[in-house]
Amino acid sequence: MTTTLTTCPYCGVGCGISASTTDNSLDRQDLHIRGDDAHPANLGRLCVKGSALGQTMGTTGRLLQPQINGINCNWPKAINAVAEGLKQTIAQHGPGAVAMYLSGQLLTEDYYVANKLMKGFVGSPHVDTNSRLCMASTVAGHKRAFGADVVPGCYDDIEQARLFVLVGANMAWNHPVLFQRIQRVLQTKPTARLVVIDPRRTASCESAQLHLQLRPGSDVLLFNGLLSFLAEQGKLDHRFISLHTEGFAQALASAQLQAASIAQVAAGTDLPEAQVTKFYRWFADEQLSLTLFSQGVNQAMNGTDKVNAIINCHLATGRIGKAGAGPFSLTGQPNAMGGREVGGLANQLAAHIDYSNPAQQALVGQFWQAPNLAAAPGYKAVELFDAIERGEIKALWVMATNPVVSMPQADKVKAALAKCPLVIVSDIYQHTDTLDCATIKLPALAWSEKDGTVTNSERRISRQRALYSPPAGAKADWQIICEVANALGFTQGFNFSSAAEIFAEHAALSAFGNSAGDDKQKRAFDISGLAQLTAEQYQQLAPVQWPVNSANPFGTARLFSNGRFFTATGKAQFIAVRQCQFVEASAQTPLWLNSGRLRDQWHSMTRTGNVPRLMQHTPEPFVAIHPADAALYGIAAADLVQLRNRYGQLLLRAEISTDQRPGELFVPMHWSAQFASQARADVLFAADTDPLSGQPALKLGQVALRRVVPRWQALLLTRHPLTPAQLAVFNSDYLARVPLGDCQSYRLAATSSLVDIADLLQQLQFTPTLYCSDSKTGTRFDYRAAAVVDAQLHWLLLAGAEAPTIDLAWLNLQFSEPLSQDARRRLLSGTAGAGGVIDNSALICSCFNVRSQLICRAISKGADTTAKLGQQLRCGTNCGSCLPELAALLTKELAQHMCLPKEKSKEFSDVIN
Ligand SMILES: Nc1nc2c(c(=O)[nH]1)N[C@H]1C(S)=C(S)[C@@H](COP(=O)(O)OP(=O)(O)OC[C@H]3O[C@@H](n4cnc5c(=O)[nH]c(N)nc54)[C@H](O)[C@@H]3O)O[C@H]1N2
Ligand SMILES: Nc1nc2c(c(=O)[nH]1)N[C@H]1C(S)=C(S)[C@@H](COP(=O)(O)OP(=O)(O)OC[C@H]3O[C@@H](n4cnc5c(=O)[nH]c(N)nc54)[C@H](O)[C@@H]3O)O[C@H]1N2
Ligand code: SF4
Ligand SMILES: [Mo]
Repeated sequence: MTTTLTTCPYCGVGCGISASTTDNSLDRQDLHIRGDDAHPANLGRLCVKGSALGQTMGTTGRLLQPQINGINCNWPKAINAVAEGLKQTIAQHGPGAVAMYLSGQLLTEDYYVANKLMKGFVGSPHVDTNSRLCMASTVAGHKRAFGADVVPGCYDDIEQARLFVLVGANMAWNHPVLFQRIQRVLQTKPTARLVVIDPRRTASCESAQLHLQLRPGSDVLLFNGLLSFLAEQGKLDHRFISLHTEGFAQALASAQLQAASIAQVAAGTDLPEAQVTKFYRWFADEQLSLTLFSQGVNQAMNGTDKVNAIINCHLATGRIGKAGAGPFSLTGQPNAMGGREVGGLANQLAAHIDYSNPAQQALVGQFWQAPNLAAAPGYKAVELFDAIERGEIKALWVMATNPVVSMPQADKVKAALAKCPLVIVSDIYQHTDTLDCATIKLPALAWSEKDGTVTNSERRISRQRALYSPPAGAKADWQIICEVANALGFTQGFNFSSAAEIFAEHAALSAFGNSAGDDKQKRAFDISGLAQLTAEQYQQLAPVQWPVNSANPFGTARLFSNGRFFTATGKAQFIAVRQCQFVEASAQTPLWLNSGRLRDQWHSMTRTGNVPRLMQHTPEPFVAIHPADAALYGIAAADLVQLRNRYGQLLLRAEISTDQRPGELFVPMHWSAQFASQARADVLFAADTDPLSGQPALKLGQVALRRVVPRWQALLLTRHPLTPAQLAVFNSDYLARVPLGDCQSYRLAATSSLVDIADLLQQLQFTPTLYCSDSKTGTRFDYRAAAVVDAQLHWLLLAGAEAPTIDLAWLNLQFSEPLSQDARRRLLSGTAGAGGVIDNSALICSCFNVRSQLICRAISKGADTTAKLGQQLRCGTNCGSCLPELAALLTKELAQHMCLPKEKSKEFSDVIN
């Protein structure tokens, strides 16, 4: 058994993992994953995604050979094709016709060489990254306020803080291990409080003392109101303001213009005055306050202003650079921070140097000995895809991101790629929506095979180490880039033979011309202390927070404790911000559309979507609708509904809930064409961006809603996945695929009438051996068929006017073992399941496979705490990711029991017994 310490490849918490394997086999069935007890980010804990990593391993579905125009080829041919394609494009149209679109999921070393190749050698500034959709507003806000893009605090501030303000961040699901640290403080410190600021009720609200369900986009008004309140109540830190900041008077005046009184704020934010007052008082009175924010802040037309409105309140109270206090931007991806360090954004050059300072820019050219240093900022993501659509950019290399799913106006992005003469995509899987648009496909090494570093939300650099020798056919991203660079003739700057060598160069660049002597030139990102690491030391590198230099050889937990910032004057800048005007919804698209993440899925689901137990939490794409809107549009739970606007349309199941405000809808961002036919949320979002950061407003779309009544619905289970051509036979409007472990499940529905089923099965070359067709009258249609060969179930089809109900877990089991006579009989009865019970309710605890139906039953029988539920059912006792949902179920169920009249209550418990 070998044990390796590495880092989780999902969220920006950056948890340390201890991974043990017995052998090096490619199918990787033996991987044992645990939290690394010694890693400062998680101290042994992992969330549900991290603990399910073992199930994402293996070679199934992997891209393991390069392809040119869909035809397999060897590596030399592929590298040559990439280099020739780029050369020709540059020769004919100049370097500005080639671009790269990178990702916060690349390792720092991959990112560094990609950026160096394009900005230093090819000479194109058009390198941007999916961090533009994620962190750009924070980067811009940090630079305005601090003169550099730095997160001031560290995770240890959590244990010191007593007031947590979560703004546009659902940490319970998206930064679960950090959220557990917050929960522990709330449980053990009587004065500790959590305030959640989010237009939607999320799992994070379950632990909150106050939820401000504000009008979407009104955060600047709320925080400007807070600044006014702090001034009015005499809660300012005048000493800090005068010694360490500039621009306070203007910022306060700007805040007071719109938000001088609580009443003004309450009216603009749609919040009760009492709630606003409560939040303001709590903030005013608690020195130890941490404001943690994420996409509800960044992904907005005024995202940068939101960031600065928050920072202003911390500067005004001197709550920065101190233990337990500060504004804290939560990064999303495992290396969102690392990408910012290497300069992966189009408006940066490298190593925290941008295009605004010619002397610093020259340093980069000198250090790289760059023949073609980019001179001015390149296109930001939205502009980049527009330039592709215009035909200005003719060659694009996409790495570790899936823009056909994750960019706004995603259909336009897809069309732009279809027009682009050369689309190179490096990915780890054979099929993603973006790979399906590629001319050249390059197989990259995946987590557990690759080796390098990532930086988490608290600036901590950790090693991702390989656990397995790489599968034949795939290469590390940095290696692919270096081979292309060599083929382009740039042999000098790219003759690296390991990630360690690249890291050392990256560290050396951070030190170049960055001496402490000249404060004005001092750059925040300085890891000179790591520039001399030997290969062995790099291999052993323990997690460390930058800056790491002679002044801080063991890293730096907190910045700005000395009150000095990276601006020209060394003082932090207040930014005078104003709440922008609220747009009215149009008559054609009267509903607001919010989007975000689910607990068990990662982005476009290329990894998590194939893990059956992660898929069971929310198996189908949905739109959450407030009951008032549902009534208005005549929509019931599980109905199919269409969302539509000028950019595109979706067809989803309706989920009715009071979590979002009336007039507002919520869709998960995750589904791609690989899992559903019309569920890519981003086809509906306009590519409107924040003017300062270029970050798209992915939280506030506008749509029309209507119920769709299907003529037929079907459930198809097959032993093997069907090809798109096979699925097209059904001519369905709605299709959602759920991998179940031993079979694939497809839910289908259409508004056109179902063609002859016998004919359809014939086209699929499916021969039924069990068969049952009920009356076929009018639109009512009931059809059941299955194929059982040698007691093995091969497929099952149920079709009718309603969505067929059958226990999926039970069915999945039938694919894994010989079919019993009883099972054979029950297969077509529609009531099949363990003891005839159907339980397709949401899988709440993925670790122990506990569904909500079972949990509700236990609650009705007296389990009235999460601890009791854990004792009885084990739910919530492993990773703890489901605890907020267990608490929510408890609250809901207990309230329901208490409200029900006695007889009703008995009836209810009889039913669930
Ligand atoms: N499970 C899981 N975890 C993840 C990821 C994942 O895919 N799955 N992705 C990772 C990545 S890359 C990122 S960037 C992070 C994102 O982490 P979060 O930012 O927490 O994620 P979201 O769910 O996109 O959005 C957060 C909240 O913003 C709210 N919001 C919308 N509009 C507004 C507004 O105007 N004001 C305020 N105050 N709030 C608003 C939404 O209702 C939503 O609840 O998660 C990371 N962690
Ligand atoms: N509507 C809406 N849209 C959003 C958001 C939202 O909240 N709402 N959030 C935005 C945000 S914050 C983000 S970060 C983006 C995320 O969106 P994307 O970056 O597009 O999503 P992923 O699915 O993470 O894409 C990563 C791709 O890299 C591949 N991959 C994994 N490991 C490797 C590797 O080692 N090397 C290579 N070459 N490839 C690899 C995966 O298979 C996958 O295809 O989505 C953005 N889009
Ligand atoms: S919180 Fe979960 S997804 Fe995020 S790094 Fe930790 S284990 Fe991975
Ligand atoms: Mo992100």
